[in-house]
Amino acid sequence: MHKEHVYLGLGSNLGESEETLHRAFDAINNIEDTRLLRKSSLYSSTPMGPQDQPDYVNAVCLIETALKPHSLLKQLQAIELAYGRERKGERWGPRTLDLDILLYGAESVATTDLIIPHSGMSQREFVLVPLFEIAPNMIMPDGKPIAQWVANCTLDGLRRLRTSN
Ligand code: PH2
Ligand code: MG
Ligand code: MG
Repeated sequence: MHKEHVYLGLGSNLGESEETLHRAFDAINNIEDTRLLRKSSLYSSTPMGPQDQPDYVNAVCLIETALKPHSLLKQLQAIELAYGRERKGERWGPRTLDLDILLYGAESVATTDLIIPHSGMSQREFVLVPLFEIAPNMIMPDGKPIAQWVANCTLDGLRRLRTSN
């Protein structure tokens, strides 16, 4: 069975966010034909977007999966719903659990419901820093090393949580 390496971003800023992310790692590992290979520490990060919302807890993980991008998306959305995710339509609004496909092997996807590589990941310190933690030698879709992307983002408001992992 052909399997791809896929990087996922996790975020939560409602409820017991740290607990939710730990449980989300388990739920991801339990997706059919999917295995969790590596996970980052948890990080606290100030909100991007509307500022009148709680700080986020963010992390990333690497999985190996036989699922195609849209099948994987469906499984991730089911996990989001199981953790009380409500889609209220507010852009960048608060959420109990957000699971994003960041990179799917070397594939690009551009459909109305799914864009890979995840747009905006090049500027988001709460994605880049945990990604750098688990894949320090990664070459990004633009051909540059991840270290260069990390060097170009602002690290304000990002803090590694010492209790994690
Ligand atoms: N996710 C958002 C909006 N803003 N801010 C932080 N710090 N972390 C997130 O994961 C995040 C956000 C929508 O997906
Ligand atoms: Mg997101
Ligand atoms: Mg999302």
